[in-house]
Amino acid sequence: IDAEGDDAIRMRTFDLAHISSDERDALLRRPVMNSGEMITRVKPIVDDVRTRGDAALLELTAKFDKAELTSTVVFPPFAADTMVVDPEVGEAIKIAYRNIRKFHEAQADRTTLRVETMPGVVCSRFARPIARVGLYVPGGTAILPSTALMLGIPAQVAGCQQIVLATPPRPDGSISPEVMYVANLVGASAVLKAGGAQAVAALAYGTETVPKVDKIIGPGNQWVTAAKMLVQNDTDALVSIDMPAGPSEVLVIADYTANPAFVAADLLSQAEHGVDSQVVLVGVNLDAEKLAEIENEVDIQAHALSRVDIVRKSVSGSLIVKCKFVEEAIAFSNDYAPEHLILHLENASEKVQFINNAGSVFVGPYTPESCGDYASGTNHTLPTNGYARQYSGVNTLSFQKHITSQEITAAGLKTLGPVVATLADCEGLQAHANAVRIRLRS
Ligand code: HSO
Ligand code: ZN
Repeated sequence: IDAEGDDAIRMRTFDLAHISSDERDALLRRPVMNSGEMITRVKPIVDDVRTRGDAALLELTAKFDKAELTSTVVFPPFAADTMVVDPEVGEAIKIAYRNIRKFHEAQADRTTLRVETMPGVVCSRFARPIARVGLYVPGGTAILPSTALMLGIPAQVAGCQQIVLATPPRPDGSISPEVMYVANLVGASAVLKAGGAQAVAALAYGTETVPKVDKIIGPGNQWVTAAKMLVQNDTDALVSIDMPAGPSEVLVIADYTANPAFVAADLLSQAEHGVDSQVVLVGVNLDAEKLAEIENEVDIQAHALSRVDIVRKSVSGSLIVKCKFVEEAIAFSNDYAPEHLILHLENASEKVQFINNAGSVFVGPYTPESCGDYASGTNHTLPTNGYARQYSGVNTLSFQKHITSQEITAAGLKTLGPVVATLADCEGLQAHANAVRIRLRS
């Protein structure tokens, strides 16, 4: 219940024309994550799983997920009764699978790049799958078969030999049948019934039953993220990660052409993920009436949602930023670097060329983020927290790595060799120079 005595669900409003650059900077900031402190907190959990393996994993799963298990890993063929889904859901998953697969298949690097840098000097580059990957599918307040699709499909398309899907079990010890259905579709080689830092540790080091992986990919809460960051820095684990993850985000840019109900629905679709979801509306020269319509729609639509309590919290932490010109709005968005960017703008598709930092862009009135979240083809595991400045979302290349190769002919070495010998002499590395000169002399 707010100051006016009602329980309206409202965002806070700022005007770029009336705030200082420090205040603008403050709007761009996400809630502090304090990853250093989180890493200290997950370390005992990670160490426990590393040293005591399955016994620790079972105890931690009982403690955190309230599930008493006797074994944590399921291997295929998965029991049919663990994968029973509503036929309509099964059909929807299959269509989503097809679209996501189509888009991720097109991303796979199956070519060999070959460049003759000098006559007789040929440099090449080719891709290989990362052999063993761990996919983290979060549990929490929603089941996420869509995340299993988003991680499993590129792994499958890339040709990873081992795909271990980890997800926290429900208190009865089972995994949601929809997630199991997808695990089966993407050809998972094991399903690990564990979540949190303990699951990440099991994937990084392996246990008696959990296969060790080479890379851990997928979103998660701050425990999962901290554990991923920790194991990535342990040379004993020899494991890499996709990217650090933070709470989900959307930034919507809207001008006079925007449909207030669509804008509100888009904001709320992200706001319902969690109380810490970041939702930003940047209004371009919106008149007071249009803005009020959007705010009213947010309030009305929010109250009709089953997750109204989550939305109430995330929306009250969210922003409306007013500005005069579309260029200002895009500059703000580029500085914010949102996970999702939705353009409710006149000639929206012409504006995409000016977007420099965003995880994924949704263009025009009929492109809700939900389509990308589930089924259009793009991936929904995207950089948050401003990491869209330097990271791409999960894609097929996240599951491939590149090897370079070269082959030099005798004639090629005649031209290149003296250059290399000179540079080796300059660095005082005589054996390097010798490896060239011994051949030139022969
Ligand atoms: N919007 C989320 C992905 C998701 N949405 C899963 C629905 N299910 C990523 O930020
Ligand atoms: Zn979503």
